[in-house]
Amino acid sequence: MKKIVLITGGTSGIGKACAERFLSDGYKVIITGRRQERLLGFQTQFGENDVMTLNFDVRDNNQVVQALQSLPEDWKNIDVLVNNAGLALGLSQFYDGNVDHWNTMIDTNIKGLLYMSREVSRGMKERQSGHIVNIGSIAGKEVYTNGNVYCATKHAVDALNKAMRIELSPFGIRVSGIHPGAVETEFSVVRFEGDEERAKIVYQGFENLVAEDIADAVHYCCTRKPHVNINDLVIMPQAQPQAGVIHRK
Ligand code: NDP
Ligand code: 8X3
Repeated sequence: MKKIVLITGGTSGIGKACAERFLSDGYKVIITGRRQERLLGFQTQFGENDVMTLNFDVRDNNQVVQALQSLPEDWKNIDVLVNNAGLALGLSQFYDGNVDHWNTMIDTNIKGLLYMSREVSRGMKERQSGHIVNIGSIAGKEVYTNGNVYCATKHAVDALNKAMRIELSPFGIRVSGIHPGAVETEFSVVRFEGDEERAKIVYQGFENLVAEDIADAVHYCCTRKPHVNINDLVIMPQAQPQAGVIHRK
């Protein structure tokens, strides 16, 4: 029987690349996101037999619960959950911070990940197997200037990754954290609220990571022998030796 992987935030970037990577290895894939047209486009491209879509906002626990309950029986036994949906908004000193940005980052990156993990881990516990992969960030290992609240949310992901591993280990469930540096996706366009010119500058003058690099790592973690748990992978562009430092040509 094909394994089932659910990837939050499958409408672009790392999540979409993960969906493609797992599909190419014969998994059935559930992708989620708020942009329904993108979800349906992906399903049309890869077919309804192997792709299921769930259109909801991870910040709303009621939507999370309803979406997961709406899955047909043969899609309910999720083997792998990739907690990927997330974002940064703004880049400024905390004392000039935008409270709406803070709330959106905290609600998405921390609370959304918790809502998803709580629901999906219930079935995994019953079946005594499963794997949760949390997409953190180098921003969850280090802090960079003006990254304050985004860094704080990703430090929380790092802590939750460890906490989940401790609490789910007795049930045979694996938990892995993947912590990338700069990956060129829609991340910076979102961070700068649609300012594509400013977003482009982030990736100029060095070879950034691409979403497929991270999808490869996620797939690697999930395809080890069952007794092997990859706890943490920190993956950086060669030119980015630490958070906030990029050597540009
Ligand atoms: P993208 O902006 O390309 O993708 C983000 C995804 O998250 C989209 O599919 C988006 O879907 C989804 N998403 C955002 N908010 C919500 C929400 N409220 N409800 C449901 N889905 C949501 O960025 P990336 O692919 O780069 O980001 C993926 C993850 O990787 C994030 O957690 C990010 O913090 C992390 N990361 C990114 C790095 C980078 O440099 N790009 C580096 C380190 C970590 P939709 O808008 O359709 O809802
Ligand atoms: C994003 C990582 O280094 O681009 O999570 O801010 S970085």
